[in-house]
Amino acid sequence: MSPQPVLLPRRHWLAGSGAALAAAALARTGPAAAAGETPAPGAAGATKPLPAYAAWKDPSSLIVHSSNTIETRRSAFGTGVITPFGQLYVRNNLPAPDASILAERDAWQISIEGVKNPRQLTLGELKRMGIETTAMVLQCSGNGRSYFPDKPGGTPWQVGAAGCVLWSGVPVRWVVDALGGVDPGMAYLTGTGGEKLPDGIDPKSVIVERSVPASAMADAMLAWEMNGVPIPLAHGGPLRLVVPGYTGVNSVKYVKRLAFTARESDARIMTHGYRLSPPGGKGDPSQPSVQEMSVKSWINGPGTDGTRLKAADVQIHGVAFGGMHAVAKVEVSLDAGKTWQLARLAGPDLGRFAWRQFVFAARLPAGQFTLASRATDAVGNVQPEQRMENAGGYNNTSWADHAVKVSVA
Ligand SMILES: Nc1nc2c(c(=O)[nH]1)N[C@H]1C(S)=C(S)[C@@H](COP(=O)(O)O)O[C@H]1N2
Ligand SMILES: [Mo]
Repeated sequence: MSPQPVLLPRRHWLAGSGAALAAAALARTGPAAAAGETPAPGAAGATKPLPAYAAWKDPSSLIVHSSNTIETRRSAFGTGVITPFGQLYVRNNLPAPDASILAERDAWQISIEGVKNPRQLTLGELKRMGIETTAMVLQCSGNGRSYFPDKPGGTPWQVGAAGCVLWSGVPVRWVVDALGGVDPGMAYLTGTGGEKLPDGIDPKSVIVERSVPASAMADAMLAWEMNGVPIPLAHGGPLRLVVPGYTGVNSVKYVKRLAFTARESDARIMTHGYRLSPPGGKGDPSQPSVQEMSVKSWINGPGTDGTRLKAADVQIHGVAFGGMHAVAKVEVSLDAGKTWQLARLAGPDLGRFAWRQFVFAARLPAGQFTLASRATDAVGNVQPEQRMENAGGYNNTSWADHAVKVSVA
């Protein structure tokens, strides 16, 4: 039996038919209902049943777009820093591998190439090379895509294709040092996913293989634990490459090859996928690749878009992160960005790749409010008002797009 993460087992304690109804009600309204807020009709979003490989997740916290695309509801994000497993989003470009790959985790093999002494290492061997833990925002490049007015193709993520996760594993640079260092002339760090590829098609057209600048090695890790337990299959167990500061696609799950390469991968997901192409265009290798994340924040409560609140003192809260840099400050606006006030950063600072929780105490009288948040990173980059238009709907950091309208009675 493969170990499963510990989580809120709603599905299990709500056994029986009355309980099933209660579960359905929870699934429709989400945790906001418990806080005495009235979500807007339809605000919860359409959702499908959880796929088998993620059946242990908490359905009331999630919007299941498809069996390969599952996001956290905005109303479900709590105010602890770390995103619980039951809520964390899932994105698979290929069907998840068979759970049998977790049967003997330590026997999982990875090929390390582009170093002086290239070799296959087992996960058991990696575990003897060192242990480090890092907190990191994992965010899909297309998070916030649903706010692009021209509705680009791809999953219509709202805010929930993101989470903050603790990874434990061995830093890539320690493995590289043990194997004699990077070969000269290698400009990229290329990770290859271990999914079984469908027969009869060009493997390069579907394989998940991504290259990041070799400099990302400074922070990258080969991870086998996530939030303190062995990485579940849904999130890339038994072994995952994690690249802090970069968008989620670069953190390759079930990683079977880690190569220092002279050129970027020629897999389609690298050459044509995740490129910043002009609206209406198609991705190609001449365009910039979606790589480093930049400064972003959003409000998670009280209430999400369309919520009706009772006039009261409220604690407006949300998350902010800087991508490659720490968050320096977050401002909150109660008037759609006309005026801004400084929010307080709350909770522990888990390093520059983690997100911070921000809190702003306000008294909201009766009326309509557009609540917005705007983060600034440690080198002075300010979250922009407008998104950068692109065909794929990537990198949406617009504070205006992420504002929430609440009505207070
Ligand atoms: N092997 C492999 N790695 C992968 C993917 C994949 O489909 N296969 N999807 C990527 C994408 S697009 C994202 S956003 C993240 C999602 O990670 P999660 O499912 O653990 O949330 O994994 C990335 N790594
Ligand atoms: Mo993604």
